[in-house]
Amino acid sequence: MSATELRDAILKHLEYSQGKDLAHASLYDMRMALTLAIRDKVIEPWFRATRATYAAQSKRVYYLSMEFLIGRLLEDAIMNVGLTESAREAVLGLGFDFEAVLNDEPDAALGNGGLGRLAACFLDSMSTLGCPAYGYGIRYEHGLFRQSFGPDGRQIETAEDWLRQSHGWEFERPEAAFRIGFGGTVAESGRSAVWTPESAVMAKAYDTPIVGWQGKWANTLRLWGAEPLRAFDLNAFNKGDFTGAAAPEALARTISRVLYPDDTTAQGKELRLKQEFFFTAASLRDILRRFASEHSDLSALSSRVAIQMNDTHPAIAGPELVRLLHDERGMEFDKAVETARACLGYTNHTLMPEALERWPETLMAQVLPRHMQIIERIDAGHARQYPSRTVSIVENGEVKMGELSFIMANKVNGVSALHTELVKDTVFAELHALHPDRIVNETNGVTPRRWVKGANPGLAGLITETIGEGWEDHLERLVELEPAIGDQGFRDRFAAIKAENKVALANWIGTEMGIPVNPDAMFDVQIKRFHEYKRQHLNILETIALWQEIRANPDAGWAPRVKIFGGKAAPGYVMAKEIIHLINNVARIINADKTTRELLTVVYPPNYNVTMAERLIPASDLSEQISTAGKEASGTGNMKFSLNGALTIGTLDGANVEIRDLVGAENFFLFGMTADEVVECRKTPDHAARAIAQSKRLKAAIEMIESGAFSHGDKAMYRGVTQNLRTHDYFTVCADFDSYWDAQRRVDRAWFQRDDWTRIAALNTARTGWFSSDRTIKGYMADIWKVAPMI
Ligand code: AZC
Repeated sequence: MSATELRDAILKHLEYSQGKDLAHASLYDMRMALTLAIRDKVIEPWFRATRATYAAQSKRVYYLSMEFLIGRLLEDAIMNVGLTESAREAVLGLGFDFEAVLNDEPDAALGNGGLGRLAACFLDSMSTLGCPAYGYGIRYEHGLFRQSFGPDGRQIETAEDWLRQSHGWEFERPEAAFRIGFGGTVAESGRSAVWTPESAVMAKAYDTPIVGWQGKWANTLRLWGAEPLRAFDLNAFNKGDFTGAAAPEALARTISRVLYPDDTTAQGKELRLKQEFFFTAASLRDILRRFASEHSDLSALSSRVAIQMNDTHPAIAGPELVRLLHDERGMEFDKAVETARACLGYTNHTLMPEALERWPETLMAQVLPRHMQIIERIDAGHARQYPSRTVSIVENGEVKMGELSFIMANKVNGVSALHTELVKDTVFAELHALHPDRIVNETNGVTPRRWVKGANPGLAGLITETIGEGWEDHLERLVELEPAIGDQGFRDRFAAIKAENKVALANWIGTEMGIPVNPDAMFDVQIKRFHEYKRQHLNILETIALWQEIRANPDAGWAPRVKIFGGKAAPGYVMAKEIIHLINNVARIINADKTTRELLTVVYPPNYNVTMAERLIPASDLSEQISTAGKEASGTGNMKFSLNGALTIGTLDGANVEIRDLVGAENFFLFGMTADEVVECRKTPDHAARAIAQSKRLKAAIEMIESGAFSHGDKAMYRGVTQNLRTHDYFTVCADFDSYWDAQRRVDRAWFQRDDWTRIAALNTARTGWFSSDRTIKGYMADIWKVAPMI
């Protein structure tokens, strides 16, 4: 499509979809018109893909996820259909700034962090590979909260409203609606049971087409919105009870109102359980409806249907599918269990015990009475089959969703090599012994379209110039860059692109935050959710120690650094919020110190999201991946940094291990204890006190916080953080501090060998093509879903 043709399409949508002429069009109108014009281009591959799948009666993948952290869609879609240049020219020709139009799109934050972003990368890869697939989730009215910082540096949360303006990508599907019940009673009738729910809501589908690279294939992201069965109580209204009249509607809509902002603590909230059942049940009904339109023999279900449970959030899929097959379609119970299991896969994303969902049996029995019975029957069946077992699904009055997912899945996967081994050895050790073939590894990946081509056009251009086209969907080809890295000319180009990205980021930080940063300094970046195991506090302690040493010894050859933080803390996570508060106040004090200004700046832009990551990662020199070993299941940010030519400072945790193997140990700043050593270390009750006693820098940094230096003299302000470090320190910040400090000084030295730094940065890009989510999805297709690509 030429720029002129696209221009005409935009004008048509301005007029007929937005009801505006060009002279009166706002930025929003222009963005919507462009979105609709691009969406039109996606329809053809979308229909083609759907028809091809129906014609071939292919097996389809259903990816069930409570979260899809998709971010903005417009730029990505334009790129995938190959219209970036035409779009830029057309929009400019109509008198609008192209970047401003792209930036007008709200960032759809329908997820918390890693797990949700992974689901979004998987959608892109499934479409790119021609894997017939549907993503199923919830159309949250409010995604993850918006973060700001108060004048005192504390995190403030406000509701996010991405749906305030109409969402140009989606198609409402009123005909695809299912009634989802809750509560009520169960009556036994013969061999099965009849569940009569006490209340119900409607799940209505909203479809977003997801187009793959070069527009060859498009799949559907189907998100469910909750609606009342009966919109409005006219009788109550007529009696003057206006609030009461709207009550049924308000109640029903609550289910798809907000995303739970807690990514690692399962809170056992009734509404959350209802959300999980709501979208899982609607999705399963949709899946069975589609199956029934093509086939009649339900025992063949697993030859046509692969359902992936992204974490335990959709774990109720097991019992619900059994219920649909047994109670509603008359399949014998054990066969229903077998059939369901043959369809289901389960991905584990964390070993953190507090994140493994458990529901009180009483709550489960009250919200989903029939499912509780089915769960008990599944549990009893498993116990009969494996009489030696000591674990069970229902235990101490709780239903354990991890065990339920494991038992109801034919494959269970971890998300990095190390994590998968730990899954086998720890959380599911006994179940693994009983089912030794069930656990497989599928190391995470990221989509190179968004995270290299879109986010870093300079680097993408250099790659294409060097190795030719076609690397975007064959990222393993990045190894072909390696011979070029020996050329000075290539390295200079590589360094110049990084420098350009850094200038752009420095300008943005200047405009957004009013903090001047030196683009020639090293950009040292830690962006991710705030959690003690991710150890942002280790980073800020090192920052304080570094500041003190620079002051004491200004000419000791410090590499100038800009320390950049980004990320949100769950609103109820007190310790994480205290760490955020501390970082902001350390930044305030350090940035005000004129004597160290050239060497150290700390910036923490609020409201980290996908869009901000796209800005930060291409401009980063150093990637902070410093979790307590054994705690970060994989990480995916770490992959994005390496691909964009940042060097990593990190522990042997998650996918860091695989990154280091690929880029070479000599090109990775390793520090800290291994997962086994951490476990050993914890056996010494005073490991933290000992580490503090041994490290004068750590001691001084903690004491400085305790002196009130960052809290206007208030000595008690950060007691929560410092006392925890001194007495408990479960995440071994203190024990790893000196090793981290030393690694940072190795980073300083490496920074001064700038050409060699660039060489290593380029090697990072060349050697990490394996982390494309295309590779990951091929793994799922072959090992778990048994689905063949259609293109
Ligand atoms: C994250 C893991 O913490 C991260 O290591 C991993 O890369 C990512 O999933 C994708 O697999 N987990 C979550 O986001 N949330 C939960 C509940 O684990």
